[in-house]
Amino acid sequence: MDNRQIARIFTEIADLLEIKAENGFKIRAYRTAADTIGAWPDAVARIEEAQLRDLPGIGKDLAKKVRELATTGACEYHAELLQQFPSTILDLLRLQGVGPKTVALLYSSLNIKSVEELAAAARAGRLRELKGMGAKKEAQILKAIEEREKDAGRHLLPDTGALLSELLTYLTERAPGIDFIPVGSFRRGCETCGDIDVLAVGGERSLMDVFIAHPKVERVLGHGDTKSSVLLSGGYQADLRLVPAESRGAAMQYFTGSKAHNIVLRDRAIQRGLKLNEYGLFRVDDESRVAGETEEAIYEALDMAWVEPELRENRGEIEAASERRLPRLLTLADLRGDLHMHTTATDGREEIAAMAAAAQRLGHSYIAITDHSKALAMANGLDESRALEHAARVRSLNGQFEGLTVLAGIECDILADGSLDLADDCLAQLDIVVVSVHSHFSQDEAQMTDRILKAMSNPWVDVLGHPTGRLLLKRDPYRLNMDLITTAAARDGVALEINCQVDRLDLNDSHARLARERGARLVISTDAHSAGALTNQRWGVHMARRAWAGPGDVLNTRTIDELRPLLRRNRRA
Ligand code: DGT
Ligand code: CA
Ligand code: CA
Ligand code: ZN
Repeated sequence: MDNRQIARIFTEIADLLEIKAENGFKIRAYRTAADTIGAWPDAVARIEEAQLRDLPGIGKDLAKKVRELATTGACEYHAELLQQFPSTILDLLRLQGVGPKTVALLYSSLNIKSVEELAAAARAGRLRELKGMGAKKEAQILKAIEEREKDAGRHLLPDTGALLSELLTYLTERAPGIDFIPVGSFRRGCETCGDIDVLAVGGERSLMDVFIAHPKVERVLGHGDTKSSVLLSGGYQADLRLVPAESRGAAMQYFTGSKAHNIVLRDRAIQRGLKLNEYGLFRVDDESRVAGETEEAIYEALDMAWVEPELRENRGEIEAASERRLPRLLTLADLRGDLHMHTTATDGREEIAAMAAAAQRLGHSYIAITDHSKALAMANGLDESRALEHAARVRSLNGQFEGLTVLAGIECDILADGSLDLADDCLAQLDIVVVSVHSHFSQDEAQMTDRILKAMSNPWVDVLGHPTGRLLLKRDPYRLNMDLITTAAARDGVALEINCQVDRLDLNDSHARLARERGARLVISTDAHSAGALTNQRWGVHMARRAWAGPGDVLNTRTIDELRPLLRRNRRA
């Protein structure tokens, strides 16, 4: 079991205990343990019980449960709790604005056990009668349900990646000579994936039996000679297809998609007297093979340059590829630093030095520590004097980590009226200022746009953090006129963040592309709350690539000496 899976089980235990209205200390203990384990850099399943107890927040009982999960793959206590409720009850918790207390109330008073039952009760107006509910809360719940219906069956890109690598390890161990290639929306770097698509080049039929025997398979949906589909625990569907070596490129091309890109390619083939399918590219007249072993040869035969998977959405890449003017896309290796992260001063889990050490190990040449400002009281946000004290501590680390510059910054809240949470003379004394919205999400478009424009007009502001506030599969973006925001960003030199928290990826691809086309700079930052999360930059790189961004479009590809003069505070004459 990996850390993520163990953390998820502890979180479920905490949720179930909270639904049962059990002791608050016990609930918090499980949540803390889940946080610690989820962010731990090494696999906790491989740590002995005595050492486990040295981990923050892990006592004797929790260490035993980790060992139980590591050795048996399950936890008896978790199973007992699950038995006390219908399994669908945990789905309710994934709705925005529905916490364990609400679930407990819904279950005890109306016997609501699933999202369907909740939707029916909300539509019938039965929720507003409940204590502490009201018509407004009822409408919010209904809206959350409707938002989730459109995401049904989709999964976050990083979650898909984690499960995919588990699957690939399993397959590769059992069929060592075979090439397994992930395709579909995952290969295109889409922010969410509907299912997992894998090709096996040159594999034998027996591979299908191996595939459907994976320990996570809950149901076999199809089991054929060249294609099998399974349903994995966690609600993932995965497809495995066997492909002969001569069709490797054709299958990769076809199953990577997107459908829209493929349709145009097929038409291009027809115009040239050719036929394109998942087996290869063939001449129509004598059915002879023109290409198929590599994607490059297929695109070449269609008079195009090979197209990076992230661009295959029929958003102009076909024209650009045939005119040989595709951009050189950003890669993870182009990034030299990370400009948004938190520490124990607010809601981060690690000290400044631990974050710096981890950044140095990743090869970064600079980071900015950007803890929260005071409006985020829940996160123990900093007021002016704490912010400046913290900045002094941050700066004192310079010189201690060879090759790493540590910038003292802040993630300053944008208040409801667009003013900033900290005074200008405080912001002026920091090295970099990120501003973000963390409250009043339901303002209308004009209000929200004015609010953010006003914040961006403050001359000490360098970056707009997670610009649209969305939480993938959970909360829609707030209403915002992106046209005005990107124009202002380009004009004033405020960089727009692609936030790499796995459930944000905010800006999304099309907004990031708009920003880039307007001439606004992007910044790809992790917003890490633990050292482990600093590796999440790779997911933001996918968003940037889908936005056609190259190294020149991104602020944190610059060296520290190039970066400093680009910050607004340093640019004033
Ligand atoms: P997803 O799974 O919803 O995140 O998105 P995809 O793009 O992975 O879609 P999926 O799994 O249905 O199919 C994988 C690729 O296979 C898709 O991007 C293009 C190709 N494909 C599937 N069905 C068709 C089809 O009917 N026509 C064409 N031209 N291509 C198809
Ligand atoms: Ca797919
Ligand atoms: Ca599929
Ligand atoms: Zn934030």
